[in-house]
Amino acid sequence: MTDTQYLLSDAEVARFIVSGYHLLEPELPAGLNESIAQKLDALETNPGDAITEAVPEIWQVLDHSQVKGVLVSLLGPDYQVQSHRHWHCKQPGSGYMQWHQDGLNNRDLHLNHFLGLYYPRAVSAEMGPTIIVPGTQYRNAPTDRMATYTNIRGQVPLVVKAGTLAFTHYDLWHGTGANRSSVKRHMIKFLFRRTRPNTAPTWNHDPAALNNPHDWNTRDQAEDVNNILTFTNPLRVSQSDHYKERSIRRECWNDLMGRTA
Ligand SMILES: O=C(O)CCC(=O)C(=O)O
Repeated sequence: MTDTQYLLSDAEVARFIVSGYHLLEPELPAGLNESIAQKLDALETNPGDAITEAVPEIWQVLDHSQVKGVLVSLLGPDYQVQSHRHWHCKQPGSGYMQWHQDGLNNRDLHLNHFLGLYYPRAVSAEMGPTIIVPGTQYRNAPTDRMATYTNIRGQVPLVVKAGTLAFTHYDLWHGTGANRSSVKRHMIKFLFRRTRPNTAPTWNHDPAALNNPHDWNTRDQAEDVNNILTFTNPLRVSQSDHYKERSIRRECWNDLMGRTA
């Protein structure tokens, strides 16, 4: 049973649908991040999926109540931690990674799986942060074309504190900066999956907060579901693109509410 205090709010779920990411800084036990980072520093080869056997303390992160709160909120109480996972170590002096999407480009418009990126060591701008482009998760682009894009407007480098988790939509465009520091940058990527459709909201839902009228004055400073889904525009796209995204957002929200089950 997940402690309801750690579940997301309506606004946080709506923002995930719109922007395709959610950052969490869980209150992990003292020394845990440092100990994981030091064990990663000492690994001579990449164990692939067996990274959790090589560094079993990583389970304490995945099992933390605040982490579970996000996963239950977005994937339901029976979510699955998939067996594939990968340690991404960006060595000092390594170059940038080009823009790409991890998903299969099958445009799954419902929220059935996503990634969790765990950073046991603080990441500075010089250390080759993951760079995401919020709002790109509903846009398909051939990877070879995307690789030619350079400085995309709206990109967000994940310059984060030690212990941060970034939950990112499976189709969110992302890449990395180059590591110009002398420190190894660690990130462990996990995949999480829904096992059954929602029949009701699985987060801290307040039915009274759903139907606020459109407020054209606050627009993307909106704090409520209706206005967040309608007005938020992280990519600053034109209306002709934005109205297509709005309909996808609504479909995704209705699915999470259990209305299409
Ligand atoms: O190392 C990173 O920060 C990003 C890795 C990545 O792009 C990926 O796993 O698809």
